[in-house]
Amino acid sequence: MELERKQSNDSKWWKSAVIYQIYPRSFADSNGDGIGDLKGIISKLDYLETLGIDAVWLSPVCRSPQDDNGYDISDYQDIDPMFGTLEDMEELIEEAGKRRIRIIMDLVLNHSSDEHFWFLEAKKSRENPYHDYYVWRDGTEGAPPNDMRACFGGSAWEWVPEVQQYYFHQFSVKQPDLNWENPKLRQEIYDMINWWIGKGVGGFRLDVIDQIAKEPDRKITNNGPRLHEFLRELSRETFQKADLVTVGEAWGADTELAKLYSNPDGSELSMVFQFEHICLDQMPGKEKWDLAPLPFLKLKEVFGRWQTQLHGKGWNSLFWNNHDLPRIVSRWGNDGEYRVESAKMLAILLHGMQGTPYIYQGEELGMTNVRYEIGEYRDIETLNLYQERLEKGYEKEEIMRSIHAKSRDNARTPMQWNDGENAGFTAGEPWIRTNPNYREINAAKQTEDEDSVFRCYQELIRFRKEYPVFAEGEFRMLLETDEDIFAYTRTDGDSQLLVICNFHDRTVKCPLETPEPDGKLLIGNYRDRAGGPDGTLLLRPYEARMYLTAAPKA
Ligand code: TEU
Ligand code: CA
Repeated sequence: MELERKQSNDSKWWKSAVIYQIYPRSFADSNGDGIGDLKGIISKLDYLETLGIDAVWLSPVCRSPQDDNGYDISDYQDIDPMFGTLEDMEELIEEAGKRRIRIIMDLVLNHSSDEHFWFLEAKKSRENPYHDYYVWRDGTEGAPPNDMRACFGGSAWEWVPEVQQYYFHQFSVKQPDLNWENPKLRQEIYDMINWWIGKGVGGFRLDVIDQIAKEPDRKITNNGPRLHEFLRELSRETFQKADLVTVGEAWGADTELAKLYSNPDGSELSMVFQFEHICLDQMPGKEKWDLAPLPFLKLKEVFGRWQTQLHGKGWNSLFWNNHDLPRIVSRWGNDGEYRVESAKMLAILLHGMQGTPYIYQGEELGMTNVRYEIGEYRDIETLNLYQERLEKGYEKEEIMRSIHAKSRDNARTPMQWNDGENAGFTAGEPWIRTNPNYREINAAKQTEDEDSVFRCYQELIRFRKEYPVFAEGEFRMLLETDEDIFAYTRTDGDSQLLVICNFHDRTVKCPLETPEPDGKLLIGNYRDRAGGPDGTLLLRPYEARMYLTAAPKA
């Protein structure tokens, strides 16, 4: 039975697709309450069709008290009124489908909200049928089972007097962890997912999916012993029933685990978000707030390893940004003098690789971080960090340097549509201040400009469909030890992609032969070619060039 239902991942639509992430709260507000909503997204589907993306990953829009901006779900089968109704969701799925755009739901299966019916029941008594949907431990008030900490600060254990027990929460106290050891809970989850598949969704993003097999008594949070057993059951009972894309968020993934998650036989998921490159600019063994310069050679080593080790054995996601990360042009590009050049360079560098690229809302415009006062931040993680580090005696300036660099709110300021009030995001007061640079950086200014960051992304998305080498080509890193240039080839049969990027703000000499004049320059971020006196290629600040040539005869 299992074999006939398993759909291999070999020739899947998402291998030449580009997926766009929308953070609904900040994308487009249709009713003037300052919060983005589903009707707002529907009104922007033509923009997304123009960009050329194939699917939209929606951060959660289900009912939620919004303690963690929707990642605390209180009803998995209803839409939160602030975003709209189930009918709006069905209209979005239908309208997107007319434009060949699939809708990917964000499933938060590691934990629910403490206002979910299951938890309201569970905490009534130890005998309640829903009690074991969560992770409880006996104890005495004031003496938690162990010293595990929650991701957003404080103990991972919360005392409930009614049952004289602690419940486990890896995130906020309002996000109690679900107990995946309980087959009844797992079946409820599968029934819910199949209900969404019946609604016509095109796939799922799985929030912190590598944490569902937690074993708190052994202080295990991710990569628990039963994780892949649960994932194979989940995949078999739900995802394999339709032609879906599934992407798991796996902060603890390495390439060997990724081969399990993205096994080409389709037994688990399509791919995962792994974060090895994302964690490079923090002090080793410390938190993301403990800033360190980006080790460029290490960045190349990490990308090279993920590209080569998953070729033919799994599938990469490709991303710089999401709703939890600072904006890449401010983080590893240059959001001042070379904002456009560096935003394009980062796009060209990533989109030439093998895997499915993800574009986070506003990345296609080169949107930047913000530098707000603490009172203008909204994110629970940022606000808790500020308090925690103040109490530990950190200087305010140092804490704000960390927050300006790494706060999740950098990604959550309103999408910048035009140079009108609040960048056209809302007619009301936005839930978080609009980035003041919206007059210069907005979609209206870019969609018709052939030199815009938007146009660069549009071209890269088109290339992925037009040239099979983007989806299939084998990756080979060049210039591994070069401190400035990130260069690689992709080879598929008789065609080869050559990508050359200067990752820094100084002009450098490129030691590579470029395939001009016979090679085709697919895209670059400078209008012309700069050459040294001996004709070698000079790469200006953040200069990127992508060539398509006939592969050299073996
Ligand atoms: O994020 C998981 C997670 O670990 C991140 O929050 C990470 O700890 C932090 O953002 C980086 O410092 C997922 C969701 O993407 C995030 O928005 C939720 O807050 C979290 O899970 C809980 O659901
Ligand atoms: Ca609204």
